[in-house]
Amino acid sequence: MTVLPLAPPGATPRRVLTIAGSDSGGGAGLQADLRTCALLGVHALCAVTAVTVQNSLGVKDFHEIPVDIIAGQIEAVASDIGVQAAKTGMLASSAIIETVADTWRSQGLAGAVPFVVDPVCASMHGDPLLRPDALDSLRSQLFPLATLVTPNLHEVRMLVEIDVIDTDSQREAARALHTLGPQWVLVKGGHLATSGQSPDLLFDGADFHEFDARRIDTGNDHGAGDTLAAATACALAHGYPVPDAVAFGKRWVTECIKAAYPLGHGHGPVSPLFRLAL
Ligand code: PXL
Repeated sequence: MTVLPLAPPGATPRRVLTIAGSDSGGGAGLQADLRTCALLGVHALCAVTAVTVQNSLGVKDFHEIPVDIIAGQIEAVASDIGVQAAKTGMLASSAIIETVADTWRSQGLAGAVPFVVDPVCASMHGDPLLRPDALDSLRSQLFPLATLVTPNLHEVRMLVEIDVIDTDSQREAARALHTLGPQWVLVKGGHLATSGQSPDLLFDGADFHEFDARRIDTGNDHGAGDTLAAATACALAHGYPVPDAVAFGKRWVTECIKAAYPLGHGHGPVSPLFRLAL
C-alpha cells in the first residue's frame, strides 16, 4: 500500500499528539498510537490520561493521572515541540475531558490543529474505560472542538441512543452526532451485524462519504479503533483533507487487521509491524 511521505534521516518529522490511556498489554490505547505513528514515520507526542492494568483477557483496573499533570503534558509539548494533529483515546472521567478541552483551547490549538476525538467508552471485552457520567462532558465539551469524531456502534448507542442496524440508521446516527458540534463524523460499521462488510460512513453536515472494506473476522482485533484514529491523525498532520485522511486510515487499519497476531490467552492486537517488510 502507499504510505505517508517520510522525512529524510535527520529531518524533523510531523508530530502527532496522542492524549490517551496506557495499555500494559501493548496492543491498544497509547501503545497502539505510538506504534502506528512510528511505523508511519511520524513523531508521536503523548499526554497520558490513565494507566490500565490489562492483558489480552481484559482490563483489571485503571489509575487516572491527576488533571494538572495531563494539562502539563499537553502544554509542555505544544509550547515547545509543536503539533500538526492530535487524537484522544481513553479519557476516563468528566474532569479529564474538561481539562483536555480547556488546555486545547488555552494553547490556541482549537480551530488551528486537526483534532481527532475517538470517544472510547469501553474495551472490546466490555470493561468500562469512561465513567458513565462523563458522556455529557464528551458531548458538550470535546465534540465541539473536534475536527473528526470516530465512534463505533456501541459508542453511537451511548452517545445519541440510536441503534445502527442498516444504512438508514447509520445516516441518522451521523446526523445526530454532527449536531453535537464536530466538523466531521465517522460512524464506524465494523460491528454492523447485517453486513459482511465493514462500512464506515463519513459526514460533514452536508455530504456522506462511504468507506467500505471486506470484514476480516479475526479474534485478534484489539486496538483497531485506536489504530484507525491514529493513522487518520497522521495523514491529517501531513495536510490531507479529512476524506482522504480517513480513506488512508481505513486502508492502513485493514492491513493491520490482516497482520494481527495471537498474543496471550485472549484477543491479540492488530499490527502495524507488516510495514517493516515493505
Ligand atoms: O481500544 C480502545 C482502548 C483505548 N485505550 C485503552 C484501552 C482500550 C481498549 O482496551 O485499553 C487504554
